[in-house]
Amino acid sequence: MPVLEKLNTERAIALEDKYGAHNYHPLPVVLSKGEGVYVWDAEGKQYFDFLSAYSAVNQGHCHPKIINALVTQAQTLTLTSRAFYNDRLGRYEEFVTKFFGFDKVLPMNTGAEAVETAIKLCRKWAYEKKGIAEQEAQIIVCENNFHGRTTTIISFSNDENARKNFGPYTAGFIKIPYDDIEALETALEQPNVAGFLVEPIQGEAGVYVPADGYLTKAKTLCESKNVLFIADEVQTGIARTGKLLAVHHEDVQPDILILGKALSGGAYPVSAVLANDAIMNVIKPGQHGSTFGGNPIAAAVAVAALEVVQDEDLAANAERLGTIFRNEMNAYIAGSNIATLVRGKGLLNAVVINDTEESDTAWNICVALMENGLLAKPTHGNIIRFAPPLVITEEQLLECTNIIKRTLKQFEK
Ligand code: IF1
Repeated sequence: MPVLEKLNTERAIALEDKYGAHNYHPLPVVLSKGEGVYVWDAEGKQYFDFLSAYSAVNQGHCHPKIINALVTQAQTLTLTSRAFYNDRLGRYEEFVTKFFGFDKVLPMNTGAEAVETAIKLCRKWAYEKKGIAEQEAQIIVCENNFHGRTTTIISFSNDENARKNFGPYTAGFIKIPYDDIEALETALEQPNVAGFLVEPIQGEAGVYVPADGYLTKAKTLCESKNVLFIADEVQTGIARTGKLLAVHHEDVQPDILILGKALSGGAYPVSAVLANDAIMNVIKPGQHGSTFGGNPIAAAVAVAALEVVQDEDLAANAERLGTIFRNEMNAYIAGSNIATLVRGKGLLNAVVINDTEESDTAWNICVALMENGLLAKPTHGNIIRFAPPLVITEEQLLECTNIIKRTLKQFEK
């Protein structure tokens, strides 16, 4: 069968079921086109995308400026490896380090690779700069974290589904409750602590926004103990929460910043680790890297993706429309038996459904939303994440809150 032959929904699902690993349980919709806030399925039905590929498509599907950068570079030079220089990487490195205010960037491809890179960088800094005994470095992480799916990362996950039967696990991590400053203070008293790895908002856990001041106090405590504050902004970064970075809601500058997803606007796998020279310079030639890390396409696409964020002031749009979203949902929740609360920042929000984690109510609501022309997916059990592309207009957002309210009404008890 010619690869590009148009498939209908049933056929496409059957092929994936037969020939693909069953590592996902997608909503029963087969997408074939995306543009801005819209996606279309194999039969041509239009939907609002309220997941944005888990905040990778902040700039909207197939943004012309980003696609143009992708296509132009793809027709010129795709990959050199880092055995040689290329004429795109240096320009990108200057652009992205100035964009976020760091001395250097280590370019990678996926978010998990960037998290792994940050862990290696933190450990190496601890041994060579802080003087922790080799093999003894400890990194503090939070309960209910999500930082990716590599063996080391799931070693410090407490999600049994993500870690069961993938052992033996990587050592060197201390788990503490999220949004608990006292627990962090106690953990920092332990010997050999090198870093604190934290999501400024816990996305997968259900869009948990920490108390005001948590990030500031955490950074201050880390500084007092010469421990690196490592912010995983793979999901919360790139304007998603109403600021360029979620840590900017508290004016915190991390020691190590981890980016991914919307760093490319969803057009290409691009991730990055940023730090200042005192940390980044512990990495010497041959000590870390990847075949595709910093390739010319990634470099060209990331510059375009960040320019779109700046030129279209996506953070301000996310801030303003996120407030409208939460106001609309709170008004509905006031009289609802099925929705109990809405939480989030900017256009990273979640609605908690009045049912158990084990129930399929949230899933059924998402299927009904799909039938009503809006795509969203539950995070854990009874929590539905709502995260549209940041290019959404107020008119489109209000159309979507009406779809959500109309759909929730179908489930009122
Ligand atoms: C899947 C979740 C979200 C992330 C943070 C690192 C990574 C992610 C804060 C790793 C990735 C993705 C993974 C994707 C679905 C999605 C996800 F549901 F898995 F947990 F967003 F919440 N740090 N999150 O959110 O980045 O290696 O994937 O590029 O695994 O299905 P990655």
